[in-house]
Amino acid sequence: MAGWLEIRDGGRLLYDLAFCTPDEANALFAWLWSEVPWKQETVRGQPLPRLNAWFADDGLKYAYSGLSHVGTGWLPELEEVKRAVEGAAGTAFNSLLLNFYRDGNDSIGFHSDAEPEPGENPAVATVSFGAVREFVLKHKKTKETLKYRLGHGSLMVMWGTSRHHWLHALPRTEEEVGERISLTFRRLVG
Ligand SMILES: O=C(O)CCC(=O)C(=O)O
Ligand SMILES: [Mn+2]
Repeated sequence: MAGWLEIRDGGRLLYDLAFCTPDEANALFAWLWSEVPWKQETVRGQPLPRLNAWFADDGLKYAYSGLSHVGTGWLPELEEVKRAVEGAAGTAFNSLLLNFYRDGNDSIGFHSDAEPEPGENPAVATVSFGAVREFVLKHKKTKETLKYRLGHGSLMVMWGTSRHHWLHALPRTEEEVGERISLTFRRLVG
């Protein structure tokens, strides 16, 4: 079920549809839904079309989406997911951005996660729960697009070159879709 995908310009993705068992995914979705302090952030005067929450190593000072944060450590449940994701991705993470898409109107536009990161090719790893949504990659020069359906309990890891040459988005959809939560683990410069 887990597979490496090579994309243009040395980009590399790991796509695992069955990263969590259905029981694990159901339990995590319910826990995330009720225990995470979800908040709708405003960036440059505009409310973002999704809810967010952040976690990071205690004391880590970092900026994300133009917002400054200081990490206050990990909840044990999130630390457990982090360890499993680190095992699959073969790399360590120090921060986590969580997204809550309430329905098909919630989205994230094309961007490349260009926050300051150490090294050349750090990974961003996304674990998805709830409704299946389409994740789109678009090559910055050729405009080639790749689409992946990110399902309940799936993992998608994008290495740095994928993010250097490609943009990614989770577009709005007219389809009737339920709630989706994504966990995006990162390694940021503090
Ligand atoms: O929800 C997703 O799968 C993608 C989210 C994303 O790209 C981000 O938070 O930077
Ligand atoms: Mn992103």
